[in-house]
Amino acid sequence: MNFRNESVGPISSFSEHNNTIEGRADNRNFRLTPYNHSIMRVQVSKYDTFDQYPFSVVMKPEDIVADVSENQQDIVLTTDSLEMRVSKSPFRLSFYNCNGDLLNEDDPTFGISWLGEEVTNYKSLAQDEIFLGMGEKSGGLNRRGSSYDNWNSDAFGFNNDTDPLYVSTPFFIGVREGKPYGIFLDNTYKSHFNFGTSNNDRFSYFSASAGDLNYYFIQGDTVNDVIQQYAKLTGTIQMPPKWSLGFQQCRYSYYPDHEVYNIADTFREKKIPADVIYLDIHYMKDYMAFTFDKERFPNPKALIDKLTSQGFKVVVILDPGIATKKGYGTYDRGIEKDVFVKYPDGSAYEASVWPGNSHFTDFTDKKGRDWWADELKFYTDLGLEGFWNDMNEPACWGQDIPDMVEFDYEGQQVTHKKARNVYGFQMVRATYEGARKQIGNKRPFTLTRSGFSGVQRYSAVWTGDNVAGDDHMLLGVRLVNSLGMAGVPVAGYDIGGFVEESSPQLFARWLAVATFAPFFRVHSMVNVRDSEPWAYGEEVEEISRNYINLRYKMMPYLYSLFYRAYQNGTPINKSLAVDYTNDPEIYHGNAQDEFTLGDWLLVCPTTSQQQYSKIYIPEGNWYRFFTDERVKGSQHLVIETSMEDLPVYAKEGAIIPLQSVVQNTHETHDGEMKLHIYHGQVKTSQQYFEDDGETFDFEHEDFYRREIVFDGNARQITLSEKEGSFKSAFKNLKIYLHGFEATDFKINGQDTNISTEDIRLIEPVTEFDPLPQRDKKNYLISDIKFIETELIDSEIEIEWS
Ligand code: MIG
Repeated sequence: MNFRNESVGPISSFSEHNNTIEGRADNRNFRLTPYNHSIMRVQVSKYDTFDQYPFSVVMKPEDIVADVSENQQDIVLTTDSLEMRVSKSPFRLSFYNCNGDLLNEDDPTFGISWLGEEVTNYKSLAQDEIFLGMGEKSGGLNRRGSSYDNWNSDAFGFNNDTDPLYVSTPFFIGVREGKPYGIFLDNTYKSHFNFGTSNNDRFSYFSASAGDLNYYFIQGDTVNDVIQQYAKLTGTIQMPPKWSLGFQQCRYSYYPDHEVYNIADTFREKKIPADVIYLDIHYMKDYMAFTFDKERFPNPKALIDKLTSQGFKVVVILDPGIATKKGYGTYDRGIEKDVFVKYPDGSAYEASVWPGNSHFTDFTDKKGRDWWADELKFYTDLGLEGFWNDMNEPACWGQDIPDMVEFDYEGQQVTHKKARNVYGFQMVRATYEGARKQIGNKRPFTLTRSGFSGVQRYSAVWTGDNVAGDDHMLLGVRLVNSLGMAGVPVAGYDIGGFVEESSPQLFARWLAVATFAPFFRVHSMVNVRDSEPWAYGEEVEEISRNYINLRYKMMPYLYSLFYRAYQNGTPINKSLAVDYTNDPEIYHGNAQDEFTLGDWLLVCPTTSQQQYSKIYIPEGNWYRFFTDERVKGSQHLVIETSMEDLPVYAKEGAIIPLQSVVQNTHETHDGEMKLHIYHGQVKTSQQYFEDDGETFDFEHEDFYRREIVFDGNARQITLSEKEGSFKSAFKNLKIYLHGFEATDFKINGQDTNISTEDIRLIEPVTEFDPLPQRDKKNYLISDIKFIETELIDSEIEIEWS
């Protein structure tokens, strides 16, 4: 049989019930359901019942008042923020905002089409349309002109052309004539997105190799609105344990135990702050999950206790393949509980991976996840609270799992074709839920390589096996920025590169950039050079310490940003496309790699080889973070870049709470909140959040939260009365006033003294002989004004004249 493209024709019947429109068009069933005023679900099927995708979407349709009307050509559904027009003949959809601006429409000719089992939605392409997001995808910031597959893959040593990678999030944000919208294709089969590639801009399209057309259309006034609506659909992060925001040291692999002790001691001796050390696959007996190698690690409990006493957490790796060895408890129990994926004849699927012949746990089955949760007790009894899930695309030697292999998929009994993309997602779900079950009210930390839309509810993501090189460093930054736009705010890359070896300069630059990333970990491959912050010579050691110190100083700010991501999905690292969407300059050159940490700190990743770099400063007035030098925005700058000097800028109106340096997040700081405010004729606000950093008590109001508002025109800074029952660990408030000319300040009506201080947000690098050919930077912010007060819980109002 020859297939030709069949595009869906006219509507033959339809009905409306509670704002949901259902009907038939050309032997296809369709259903259109508003989820809220901004989100519309579109389902079109060639089967009698709609296909179910139970894993990603956690939102239920809200009860909203919408208006459905009909005329000769169209059915029109209108909500407060969105209008959907359904043309009747043929069946075509178009979406408008409430001002009547067209956001997105089906291609008039091809609309929704089937080609055999494959369903495609062709969309008209506006001349200036920009495409963002898609999560962990290589390439540039604007996805226009590119195309992508979603099929989770073990992409060892990937580069800027590699597609697909490990994680699939079939969600993009389009910007049409400056107006953003989002489309999430919730279909877990292999899918394909084309943003105008090889069709001379005739259309854009997205397709799934089987199943229904099942997508959510999102209207948002800004890119961040779209991201937040997507976060409503697929969920937000859990509050992570605070220690997971600290510096993390990994390698493939630290063993035996005395090497781990040694690494831990070295961090403390050298006063390089750190919170986490990882155990990669060599800790296991013959790579078997839920074991320790008795020769290499004779007493894991003692190791974990010792490291805990030094303020370290240990995170262990876990792969999904279970060795098929009789007498290996995990395997025997797995067989008994019947948790492994099977061939259609009922025999367990077997492939080779690290532990040799292996079966693969069916994490798409509750039974498999529950079994995994029980197995995890092996680790949690030892005091472990951090789990790293690898190889969960799933990967095995040869990387070609037969498509007929079957998975439960919440009782649907599907093949690898439908289940693959959610396998890693469900594995880390099982790990997270299992850890929660075992460690009670404490927050576990989980890290995954593979994932699908919604994975953020259970885990942080790292971008897999990158390569030591400047281009790869920048690619990693874009991947993290892009994951943030796809609802996955907690992500990072292997600092220094996993494959191959960094130069000292590259390692220093990579670590500096990663200081501002949500997930902050050094990792490298087996049989390559040592890659700890002290392994690249004294100068790099000092630079690394300076940046890691800065990371710990930024903890109050960073933690508040994680909380915001937990509340509403706002990315922690924001590509400039989030806040400066309609500035065309951000889609070219280096600006594509730039991002802000929160709303205020602009980070311009420059490479390690250049002495001068071109960077882009978006609109507004900015302060160079380490020197307070003023810079005007909306311009490209060529700046000198040296090994220790990452270009970072604070925006006018920036409100950045900092603390004193600690050696790990369990150590107490000096009790002084150092609130840095950057003057400008603007009004800005920053939420501040604090809690115990390790339990779920914050869910019962046991937190300390307040809103800090700066108003440069009204000449006012306010800290709202604190909310919640938690007592802040800070006693005093010291407000550093950057760029303020005024000298008369009142705190809650009382005159206050202005003092000045010389401060350093980052330390300079001390002299090394022989010096490289560059000036040693000083980074002293001299005579910086500050005011001080007790940090009381009631409102604090600061005024000046
Ligand atoms: O086949 O566990 O991406 O981070 O160190 C390689 C060993 C398996 C791949 C991971 C990498 C990890 C490595 N793993």
